[in-house]
Amino acid sequence: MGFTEKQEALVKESWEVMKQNIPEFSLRFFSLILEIAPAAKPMFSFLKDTDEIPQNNPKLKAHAVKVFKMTCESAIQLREKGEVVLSESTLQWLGSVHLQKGVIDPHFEVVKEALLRTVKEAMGEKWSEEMNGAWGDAYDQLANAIKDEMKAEA
Ligand code: HEM
Ligand code: ISQ
Repeated sequence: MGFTEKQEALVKESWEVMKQNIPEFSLRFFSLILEIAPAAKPMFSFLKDTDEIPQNNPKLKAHAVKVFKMTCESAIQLREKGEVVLSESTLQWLGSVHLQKGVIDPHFEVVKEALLRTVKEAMGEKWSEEMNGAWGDAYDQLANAIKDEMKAEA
Protein backbone atom coordinates (compact mmCIF):
# COMPACT_ATOMS: atom_id res chain seq x y z
CA MET A 1 0.00 0.00 0.00
CA GLY A 2 1.27 3.46 -0.91
CA PHE A 3 1.99 6.38 1.37
CA THR A 4 0.60 9.90 1.45
CA GLU A 5 2.87 12.94 1.48
CA LYS A 6 1.76 13.55 5.04
CA GLN A 7 2.86 10.09 6.17
CA GLU A 8 6.19 10.47 4.45
CA ALA A 9 6.68 13.90 6.06
CA LEU A 10 5.88 12.54 9.54
CA VAL A 11 8.55 9.85 9.23
CA LYS A 12 11.14 12.27 7.81
CA GLU A 13 10.38 14.84 10.51
CA SER A 14 10.93 12.36 13.33
CA TRP A 15 14.10 10.94 11.80
CA GLU A 16 15.47 14.50 11.64
CA VAL A 17 14.88 14.81 15.39
CA MET A 18 16.41 11.43 16.24
CA LYS A 19 19.44 12.22 14.07
CA GLN A 20 20.35 14.98 16.53
CA ASN A 21 21.13 12.40 19.18
CA ILE A 22 22.24 9.16 17.55
CA PRO A 23 24.17 7.81 20.58
CA GLU A 24 21.14 8.15 22.85
CA PHE A 25 18.49 6.82 20.51
CA SER A 26 20.50 3.97 19.03
CA LEU A 27 21.29 2.74 22.53
CA ARG A 28 17.68 3.18 23.61
CA PHE A 29 16.44 1.23 20.57
CA PHE A 30 18.80 -1.65 21.25
CA SER A 31 18.02 -1.65 25.00
CA LEU A 32 14.30 -1.84 24.25
CA ILE A 33 14.81 -4.84 21.95
CA LEU A 34 16.55 -6.71 24.77
CA GLU A 35 14.02 -5.51 27.34
CA ILE A 36 11.15 -6.92 25.26
CA ALA A 37 13.02 -10.08 24.27
CA PRO A 38 15.92 -10.88 26.63
CA ALA A 39 16.33 -14.20 24.87
CA ALA A 40 17.58 -12.37 21.77
CA LYS A 41 20.82 -11.39 23.58
CA PRO A 42 23.09 -14.18 22.34
CA MET A 43 22.31 -13.32 18.71
CA PHE A 44 24.15 -10.00 18.91
CA SER A 45 27.94 -10.00 18.64
CA PHE A 46 28.11 -6.73 20.63
CA LEU A 47 27.19 -8.76 23.71
CA LYS A 48 29.50 -11.70 23.17
CA ASP A 49 31.66 -11.31 26.26
CA THR A 50 29.47 -9.16 28.42
CA ASP A 51 26.10 -9.02 30.11
CA GLU A 52 25.93 -5.29 29.90
CA ILE A 53 24.90 -3.30 26.89
CA PRO A 54 28.02 -1.50 25.69
CA GLN A 55 27.45 2.24 26.04
CA ASN A 56 29.65 3.26 23.16
CA ASN A 57 29.93 0.48 20.62
CA PRO A 58 30.38 1.88 17.08
CA LYS A 59 28.96 -1.27 15.45
CA LEU A 60 25.83 -1.20 17.58
CA LYS A 61 25.32 2.47 16.77
CA ALA A 62 25.91 1.98 13.04
CA HIS A 63 23.50 -0.96 12.83
CA ALA A 64 20.78 0.79 14.78
CA VAL A 65 21.14 3.87 12.56
CA LYS A 66 20.84 1.67 9.48
CA VAL A 67 17.52 0.31 10.71
CA PHE A 68 16.18 3.86 11.30
CA LYS A 69 17.47 5.07 7.95
CA MET A 70 16.19 2.10 5.98
CA THR A 71 12.74 2.52 7.52
CA CYS A 72 12.79 6.21 6.62
CA GLU A 73 13.88 5.37 3.06
CA SER A 74 11.05 2.85 2.85
CA ALA A 75 8.56 5.58 3.71
CA ILE A 76 9.95 7.71 0.87
CA GLN A 77 9.73 4.81 -1.58
CA LEU A 78 6.22 3.94 -0.49
CA ARG A 79 5.15 7.47 -1.33
CA GLU A 80 7.13 7.64 -4.59
CA LYS A 81 6.59 4.13 -5.95
CA GLY A 82 3.93 2.54 -3.77
CA GLU A 83 6.31 -0.20 -2.68
CA VAL A 84 9.61 -0.81 -0.91
CA VAL A 85 12.41 -1.40 -3.38
CA LEU A 86 15.75 -2.77 -2.23
CA SER A 87 18.63 -3.70 -4.48
CA GLU A 88 19.12 -7.41 -5.01
CA SER A 89 22.51 -7.26 -3.27
CA THR A 90 21.14 -5.41 -0.21
CA LEU A 91 18.30 -7.88 0.12
CA GLN A 92 20.57 -10.91 -0.19
CA TRP A 93 22.97 -9.48 2.35
CA LEU A 94 20.23 -8.64 4.89
CA GLY A 95 18.51 -11.97 4.28
CA SER A 96 21.64 -13.99 4.86
CA VAL A 97 22.80 -12.03 7.94
CA HIS A 98 19.47 -12.50 9.71
CA LEU A 99 19.06 -16.10 8.64
CA GLN A 100 22.54 -16.89 9.89
CA LYS A 101 21.90 -15.18 13.24
CA GLY A 102 18.78 -17.29 13.77
CA VAL A 103 16.24 -14.48 13.43
CA ILE A 104 12.66 -15.76 13.05
CA ASP A 105 9.41 -13.99 12.09
CA PRO A 106 8.19 -13.12 15.64
CA HIS A 107 11.45 -11.25 16.27
CA PHE A 108 10.36 -8.70 13.69
CA GLU A 109 7.45 -7.69 15.94
CA VAL A 110 9.89 -7.17 18.81
CA VAL A 111 12.09 -4.86 16.76
CA LYS A 112 8.98 -3.03 15.53
CA GLU A 113 7.76 -2.41 19.07
CA ALA A 114 11.20 -1.18 20.14
CA LEU A 115 11.43 1.11 17.10
CA LEU A 116 8.00 2.64 17.69
CA ARG A 117 8.71 3.19 21.37
CA THR A 118 12.02 4.87 20.54
CA VAL A 119 10.28 7.22 18.11
CA LYS A 120 7.65 8.02 20.72
CA GLU A 121 10.21 8.84 23.41
CA ALA A 122 12.30 10.89 21.00
CA MET A 123 9.38 12.96 19.73
CA GLY A 124 7.70 13.74 23.04
CA GLU A 125 4.97 16.35 22.47
CA LYS A 126 5.36 16.09 18.70
CA TRP A 127 4.44 12.40 18.67
CA SER A 128 1.05 11.41 17.20
CA GLU A 129 -0.89 8.24 16.40
CA GLU A 130 -0.56 9.12 12.73
CA MET A 131 3.22 9.35 13.04
CA ASN A 132 3.23 6.02 14.83
CA GLY A 133 1.16 4.43 12.09
CA ALA A 134 3.43 5.78 9.35
CA TRP A 135 6.57 4.34 11.00
CA GLY A 136 4.77 1.06 11.65
CA ASP A 137 3.65 0.70 8.02
CA ALA A 138 7.05 1.62 6.59
CA TYR A 139 8.73 -0.85 8.94
CA ASP A 140 6.22 -3.65 8.18
CA GLN A 141 6.78 -3.40 4.45
CA LEU A 142 10.55 -3.31 4.86
CA ALA A 143 10.38 -6.28 7.24
CA ASN A 144 8.22 -8.21 4.77
CA ALA A 145 10.84 -7.79 2.05
CA ILE A 146 13.55 -9.13 4.39
CA LYS A 147 11.34 -11.99 5.63
CA ASP A 148 10.52 -13.04 2.05
CA GLU A 149 14.20 -13.04 1.17
CA MET A 150 15.01 -15.12 4.27
CA LYS A 151 12.41 -17.67 3.20
CA ALA A 152 13.84 -17.75 -0.30
CA GLU A 153 17.37 -18.30 1.06
CA ALA A 154 16.42 -20.86 3.70
C1 HEM B 1 22.30 -7.16 11.68
C2 HEM B 1 18.95 -4.32 9.67
C3 HEM B 1 15.47 -6.90 11.82
C4 HEM B 1 18.84 -9.06 14.51
C5 HEM B 1 21.69 -6.19 10.94
C6 HEM B 1 22.37 -5.26 10.09
C7 HEM B 1 21.44 -4.45 9.54
C8 HEM B 1 20.14 -4.88 10.03
C9 HEM B 1 21.66 -3.31 8.56
C10 HEM B 1 23.87 -5.16 9.90
C11 HEM B 1 24.38 -6.18 8.94
C12 HEM B 1 25.90 -6.10 8.88
O1 HEM B 1 26.45 -5.04 8.66
O2 HEM B 1 26.54 -7.13 9.08
C13 HEM B 1 17.70 -4.80 10.04
C14 HEM B 1 16.43 -4.31 9.53
C15 HEM B 1 15.46 -5.05 10.14
C16 HEM B 1 16.11 -5.99 11.01
C17 HEM B 1 16.29 -3.18 8.52
C18 HEM B 1 13.95 -4.99 10.00
C19 HEM B 1 13.28 -4.26 9.12
C20 HEM B 1 16.08 -7.68 12.76
C21 HEM B 1 15.39 -8.53 13.69
C22 HEM B 1 16.34 -9.12 14.48
C23 HEM B 1 17.64 -8.67 14.02
C24 HEM B 1 13.89 -8.73 13.75
C25 HEM B 1 16.10 -10.06 15.64
C26 HEM B 1 15.97 -9.61 16.87
C27 HEM B 1 20.07 -8.79 13.94
C28 HEM B 1 21.32 -9.38 14.37
C29 HEM B 1 22.32 -8.85 13.55
C30 HEM B 1 21.66 -7.93 12.63
C31 HEM B 1 21.49 -10.39 15.50
C32 HEM B 1 23.82 -9.10 13.63
C33 HEM B 1 24.42 -8.06 14.53
C34 HEM B 1 25.84 -8.39 14.91
O3 HEM B 1 26.01 -9.12 15.87
O4 HEM B 1 26.77 -7.92 14.23
N1 HEM B 1 20.33 -5.93 10.89
N2 HEM B 1 17.47 -5.80 10.94
N3 HEM B 1 17.44 -7.79 12.98
N4 HEM B 1 20.30 -7.93 12.90
FE1 HEM B 1 18.91 -6.84 11.96
C1 ISQ C 1 20.17 -5.10 13.97
N1 ISQ C 1 19.01 -5.44 13.45
C2 ISQ C 1 17.92 -4.91 13.94
C3 ISQ C 1 17.93 -3.99 14.96
C4 ISQ C 1 19.13 -3.61 15.52
C5 ISQ C 1 19.22 -2.68 16.57
C6 ISQ C 1 20.43 -2.33 17.10
C7 ISQ C 1 21.59 -2.89 16.59
C8 ISQ C 1 21.52 -3.80 15.56
C9 ISQ C 1 20.28 -4.17 15.01
